[in-house]
Amino acid sequence: MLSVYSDDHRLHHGTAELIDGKLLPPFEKPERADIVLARVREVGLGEVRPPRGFGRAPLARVHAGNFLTFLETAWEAWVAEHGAYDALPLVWAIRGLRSDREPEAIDGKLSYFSFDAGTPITAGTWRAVTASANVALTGQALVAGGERAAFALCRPPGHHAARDYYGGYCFLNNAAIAAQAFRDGGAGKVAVLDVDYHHGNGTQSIFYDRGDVFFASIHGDPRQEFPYFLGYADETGAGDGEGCTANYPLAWGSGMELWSEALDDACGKIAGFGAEALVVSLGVDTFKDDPISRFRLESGDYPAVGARLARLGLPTLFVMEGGYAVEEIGINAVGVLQGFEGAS
Ligand code: SP5
Ligand code: ZN
Repeated sequence: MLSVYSDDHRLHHGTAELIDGKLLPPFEKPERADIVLARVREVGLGEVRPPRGFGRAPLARVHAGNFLTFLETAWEAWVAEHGAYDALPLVWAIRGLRSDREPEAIDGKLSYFSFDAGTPITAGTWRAVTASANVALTGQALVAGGERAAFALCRPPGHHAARDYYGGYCFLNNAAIAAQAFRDGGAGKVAVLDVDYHHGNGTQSIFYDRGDVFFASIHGDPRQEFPYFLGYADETGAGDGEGCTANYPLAWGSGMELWSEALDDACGKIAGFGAEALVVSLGVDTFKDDPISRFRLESGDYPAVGARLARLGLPTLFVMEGGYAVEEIGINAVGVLQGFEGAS
């Protein structure tokens, strides 16, 4: 399997995220991608290629123009106001507040375009997130061009980012951008399967009212787990998209037995939908030793996940999402890919 990777991910490296009441060094850090890349090479998964540039157009197919402009200019405006510290929001427009107006001040803009305080914007964030999107788009082009599968080693991740907000370590929704690129390249129907521990709220919201992109997610129950406000089982799509969203919220402590039942069900729905291409939001924060998550998958479970996905028989793009047990992130993520190849 070909992989796509860019060193530019390093340009995004926060000093701190707000978590558990503390400002801690970010869990979403550059070593994550380094270790996955090292594992790709160690097992000889296949050639590793750099991304091509795709410009702003494919980003604008999924994200709002004012949101992209904000991300591109936020750091400069923040430094002018506060100096060269990580940019974090402090307030949000919840019930009854005017969530429909973009403020002028940079602090207000951060609040308007974000949903958490765990996602710092730094000097190189825009360059890193556009490189990450280009990694996904390059992988998509390989699969659209006839590769059975490809691995987009994206960092920063993307699945929490919606049409016009960022959060959960995510800025641009790499998987959604790639899924839209499949559609724009001629695929009639596309499926996105999100196996990250956290609900893919951004991806779900982008495609929620569309009948051409199926979205399924297996994740920590929002009653217990971040991002808390989306990912319930009764969210099944709206309008043309009714029946095209499937959520599998699982309780803290869930292991492979429950998890793989959900995977089977999701795969059945994707097969029934008639997708012509599959995008997998590949997070491995389902791992038992993940420092911020509470599922119990083991390293030996990941190849079976890949093998199950291969049985769908679809052209498949894997897009890297979360996973914070840095020592095992390579073994676990590449384990999925090896399982896929072994069963293809
Ligand atoms: C892409 C991705 O996996 N984003 C995840 C963002 C998670 N943000 C923080 C969640 C905090 C949940 N509580 C953690 C408790 C650890 N002691
Ligand atoms: Zn996650």
